[in-house]
Amino acid sequence: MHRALVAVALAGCAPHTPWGRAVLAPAASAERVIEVDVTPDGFEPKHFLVQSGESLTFLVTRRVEHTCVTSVVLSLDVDSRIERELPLDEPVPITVRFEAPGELGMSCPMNMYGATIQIR
Ligand SMILES: [Cu+2]
Repeated sequence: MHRALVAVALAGCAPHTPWGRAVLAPAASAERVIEVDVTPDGFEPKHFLVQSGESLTFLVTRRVEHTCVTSVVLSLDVDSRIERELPLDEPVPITVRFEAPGELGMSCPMNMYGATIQIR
């Protein structure tokens, strides 16, 4: 619990160590879709609250031409992550199932812009 509070306090700024666990899942298994835009301010929204055990699809759309967020990196656990290219104005679906509470994140490849995924 203490660790969760610290992670939330740091969200949106310094790179943090991901914890918890997600796995890639079939698109058809998604129970909901969360739309994520890449704007001049980075990811919108910057915070997601999800439940351990649920499957969902992040539909990520890059809305700005000039940005370093030309691909999205999604952490799946402490030492694995996936990366997907983000063509301009083209929604990119990423379906995952959350398997353990914690806090994962999405970011640009250089970890300058990020968003946090809190798994309860
Ligand atoms: Cu960047």
